[in-house]
Amino acid sequence: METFSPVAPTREAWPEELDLSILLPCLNEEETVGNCVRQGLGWLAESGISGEVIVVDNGSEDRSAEIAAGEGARVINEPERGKGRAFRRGVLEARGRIILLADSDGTYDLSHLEAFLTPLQAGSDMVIGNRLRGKIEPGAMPWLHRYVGNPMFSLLITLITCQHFGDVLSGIRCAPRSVWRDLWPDSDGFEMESEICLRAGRRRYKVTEVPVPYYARETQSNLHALTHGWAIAKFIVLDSADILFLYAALLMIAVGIISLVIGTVGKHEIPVGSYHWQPVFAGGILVPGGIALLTLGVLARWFGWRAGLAPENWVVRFVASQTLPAFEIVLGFGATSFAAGLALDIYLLAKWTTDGPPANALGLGAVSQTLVVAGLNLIVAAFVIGVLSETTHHHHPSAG
Ligand SMILES: Nc1nc2c(ncn2[C@@H]2O[C@H](COP(=O)(O)OP(=O)(O)O)[C@@H](O)[C@H]2O)c(=O)[nH]1
Ligand SMILES: [Mg+2]
Repeated sequence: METFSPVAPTREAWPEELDLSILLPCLNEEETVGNCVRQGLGWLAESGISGEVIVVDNGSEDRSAEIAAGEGARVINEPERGKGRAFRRGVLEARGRIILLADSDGTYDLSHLEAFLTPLQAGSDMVIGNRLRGKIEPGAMPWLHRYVGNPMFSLLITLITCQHFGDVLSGIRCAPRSVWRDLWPDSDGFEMESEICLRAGRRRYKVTEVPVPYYARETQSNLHALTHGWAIAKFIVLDSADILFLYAALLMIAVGIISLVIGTVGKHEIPVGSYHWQPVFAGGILVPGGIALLTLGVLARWFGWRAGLAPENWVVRFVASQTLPAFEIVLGFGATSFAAGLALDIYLLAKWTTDGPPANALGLGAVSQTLVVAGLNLIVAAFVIGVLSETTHHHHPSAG
């Protein structure tokens, strides 16, 4: 299990007085926060569980903080805006051994929380309320979010982590403090829910989803579908560069090489309906394209690691290695590929100008071009890796 928490808070800071803290990030929710606090405290009293309701307010312009305090919540003012910041502050201040995060906009039912604790007692590390498996009140979730945004992000994170997530953007979830501490999200805004799922999946935490009802919001949401949707997509891509780029690139290169072999050694043309497909050309595109994507993947993973968004992995270890000459290795491959392509070109030219074009001149021509372009791409990749590893050896205290 990869451990990674840039700013892990110290144990002593939290007197473990209570069983459960209900943590409500709040920004201008005067219409609903009062009722959320009442529901939470009501359920704690009913269930006999020792707990508290914490409202982390981000300098709301309305009477949210006052109303929440009036209903018995512990109100914490977090000056810096952002749901992620409010969450981190709440975990630092919480006195509960278990912390349940929920929105304070009245869209979740905080008067029935047992469904979140039972799976934890049964060994789950985190419980997420799945709205898409629950009952969504008409008007509670825009069509685009319900049938495009949420399913798409959930599927993407499921594919990246190879662990099923059905509602990664859900605003209600529960876990022991130690798990939140390990999954400590770095993003400050609405990306934090996706980030937590990505890390939980990558670190093989046992995540259980329970169906929850989702009610219509009385006031305007703080979430802007396009800007926040883009921020979440960007976060997932940067955090998962290795999966999205590296493995896709390796797949492209593999398919490209197979196409080149089929196109040169095997049948030059493959009839596809009335069209005669020439695999050698697909190879000439896929191999150099794959190498370019590979370089992008290395860069994205590197910067994700340096920005603390992604844990160290084989890419970072290769680039930052003090023993393996990464620059020289990739440069060697590049120069060899380039030279081989050039040699094949010279051979073809010599043949062409003497005995005439050899039988599979087209295929061989495509192979030599692929080798030359792939070689150049690898040489560029070598310099990229060289620069990155230079910055590691000279500037990053924890690298290798
Ligand atoms: N403290 C704090 N809470 C926020 C911020 N943005 C949103 N929230 C709270 O996070 C929850 C979810 O936000 P909401 O606007 O409902 O977004 P949506 O549920 O994704 O449409 C609500 O309880 C908001 O009050 C913020 O910048 N700071
Ligand atoms: Mg909401």
